[in-house]
Amino acid sequence: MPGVVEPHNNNKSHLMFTKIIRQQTRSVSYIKSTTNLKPASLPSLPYAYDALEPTISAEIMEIHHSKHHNAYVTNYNLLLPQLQEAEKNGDDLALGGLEFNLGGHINHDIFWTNLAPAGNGGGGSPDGALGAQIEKDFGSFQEFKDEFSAKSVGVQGSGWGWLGYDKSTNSLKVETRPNQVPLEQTTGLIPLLGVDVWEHAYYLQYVVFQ
Ligand code: MN3
Repeated sequence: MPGVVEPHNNNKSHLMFTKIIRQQTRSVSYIKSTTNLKPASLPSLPYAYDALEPTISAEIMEIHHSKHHNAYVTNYNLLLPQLQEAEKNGDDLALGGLEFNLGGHINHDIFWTNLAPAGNGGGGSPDGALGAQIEKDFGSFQEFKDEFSAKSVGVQGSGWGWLGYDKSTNSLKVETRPNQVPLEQTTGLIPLLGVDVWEHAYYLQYVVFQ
């Protein structure tokens, strides 16, 4: 664990220590280059803001989409040309803001399409290939729900719970990611279902006692 190594009090090992930290910081980024990144746009929802009531109120849906998701898109579009210019000039790239806002956009883009009104694509349990795969990998739909809920609730602070498809093993997995770290770009899992565990997704309607 390089993170717990104390640098010795001489220049050579101090330089090595600094180099290890720099390499680690760089390898954490899922954005390898800004060159081919394109500006983002806020997608329209495939249903009305009030379509998910009473489970999710129209007020939450409108704020979540038109304020929160819109802010990720706006900030990403502001940062992108600045960082592309910096990369072209060979400057050091501070990618934290770009990663965060691009991740927020990617995650919410998937999230809206995961939701549907009850009786109109939503509600019930999945059948077909997905239903069969869930039974194979989790035992039953209920056992999947239990594992998904337990792991998502266990996210410390803000983050996401995901059902992902692992191509290499042809199986489904439950995974969590902190903050706005996107699933596929950091684990290789194909995101099938994501639950936003940020307070802004539910706090107006569901008060949480902690
Ligand atoms: Mn959100």
